[in-house]
Amino acid sequence: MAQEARATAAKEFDAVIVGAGFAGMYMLHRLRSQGLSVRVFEAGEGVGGTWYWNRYPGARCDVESLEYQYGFSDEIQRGWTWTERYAAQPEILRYQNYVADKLDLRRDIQFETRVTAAAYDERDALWSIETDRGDKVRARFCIMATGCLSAARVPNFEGLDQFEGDWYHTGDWPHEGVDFTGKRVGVIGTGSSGVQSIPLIAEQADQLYVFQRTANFTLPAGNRPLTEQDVQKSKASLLEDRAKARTTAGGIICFEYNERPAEEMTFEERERELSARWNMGGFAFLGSFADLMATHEANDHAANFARSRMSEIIKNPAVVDLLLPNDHPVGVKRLCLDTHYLETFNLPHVELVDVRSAPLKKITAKGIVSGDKEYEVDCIVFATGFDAMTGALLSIDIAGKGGEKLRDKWAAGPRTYLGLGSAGFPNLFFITGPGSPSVLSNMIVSIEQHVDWISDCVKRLTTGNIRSIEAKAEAENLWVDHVNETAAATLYPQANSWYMGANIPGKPRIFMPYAGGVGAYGEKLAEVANADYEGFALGA
Ligand code: NA7
Repeated sequence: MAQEARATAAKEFDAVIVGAGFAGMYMLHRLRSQGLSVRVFEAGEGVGGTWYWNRYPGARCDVESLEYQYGFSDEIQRGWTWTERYAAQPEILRYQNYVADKLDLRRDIQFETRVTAAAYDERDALWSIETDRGDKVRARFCIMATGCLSAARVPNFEGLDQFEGDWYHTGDWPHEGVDFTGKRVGVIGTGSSGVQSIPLIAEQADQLYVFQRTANFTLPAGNRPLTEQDVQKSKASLLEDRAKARTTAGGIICFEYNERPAEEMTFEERERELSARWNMGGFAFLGSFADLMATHEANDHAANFARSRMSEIIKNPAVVDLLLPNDHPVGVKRLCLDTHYLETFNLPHVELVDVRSAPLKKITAKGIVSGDKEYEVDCIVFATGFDAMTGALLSIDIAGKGGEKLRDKWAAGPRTYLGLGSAGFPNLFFITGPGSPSVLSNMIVSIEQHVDWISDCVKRLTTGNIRSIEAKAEAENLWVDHVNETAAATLYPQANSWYMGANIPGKPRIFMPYAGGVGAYGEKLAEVANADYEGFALGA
């Protein structure tokens, strides 16, 4: 059936959901199971969100696949078999399509449609939502499943429009793929997307220039095919494992955090712990000491260890110092998992360009100018990241009570109660919004935690004949203070990271996610719901 026909047939829904990634898909399922009418708007041609757009070579989840899957349905998890420790983007997207088929989700999703505006009508307690396809619909609830890393950002380089070659952003990669064979390629950015794509681009390209502004800590990924035994063990216990994951700090159980702080350990004990976790691969390293993210002494030990292991891989003496991060504590910027990344710089056709000492000045018709040198390239890959956590939300013109714009309210940084709602914007929910653990956790666990909470809340309202729910300003202020205090007790604010909004010129510097951990946060969510949504005002 034509999507447009459906859009015009029904102008009013119980709920509108923006986005059909992991969050929007599960939210749709939960609300529909309550018998509500729901419309999802999705900009892509298919489901998947992050995994629909990020198709760059090497795109892979760095949370283990057995944990990076839905945990709400035994039938769904039993019907799917992961093949690698860390799933690659095509496998994750196939999984999402499998879930969409299984739950028959697509019939309520309008694809290729971007929501442009949402305005709250106080008299009727309804949201009016507009799209770039001319839809105008109304809904009691408006739920933003817009993702934390979905607004891809190409920095404003002078001269990009003059460039005669092809350019790409990792977060908006051509579906047909890109063949770099025989090409001179420039990659700008060495965050996770750069670290994952650079080794594969180097395999094809004739010449590869990597433009690095900040060296990042990389940990060995240790990817491998999953065995039949791994898979069967996970299938047997997934639901229990997931319940346990919800009580942990990061929403994962594949490793445990050491409960001992470094100060109580001898030098040898610390080294043993770091070494075991380094060899395990993945983020286990971060759990080496209880105070790793809290004190410089503990962090310095781990950082020195990581630098020493990283330097063993880099054979080219000209770049070793440049590739070793030394301007921020380990873990305070998103750690990257390495599969042949550092080794790539041992190849003769790969050159590391330090744009910290020779800033990127402009793009020319032929290439990239760093300092006084022009690097001629046929293609540019921007692995320059996203307007994280708030970018996608604020790209929508959201107006709450009295016409107040969310953009204005958040001009000095996002303000939410629990990361779920914002005062002045009734019946508007954010899934994994700023002020919740979100990007510091296994996103799927945090998504399910929010979706479950929101659907219970919606049920309470619809069955109780309550028209609206709105965060109270005083509860929001206390929560924002708590989020800031929690971050201030860690080393997180000590780096120019996208967690802080520092990658976007002019964006307020505020630590956006909640660093208190998924478990503690989940207890707070339950407490609030059990106290009939304490801190929220319920309107008849
Ligand atoms: P990230 O982690 O934000 O990385 C972006 C990279 O691009 C990073 O190295 C930046 O350097 C660099 N960058 C950004 N703007 C510029 C300019 N103007 N000049 C030079 N270099 C620049 O994005 P990713 O896509 O790699 O990863 C995002 C998340 O996806 C990741 O954390 C995982 O959660 C999955 P900087 O460090 O800012 O100096």
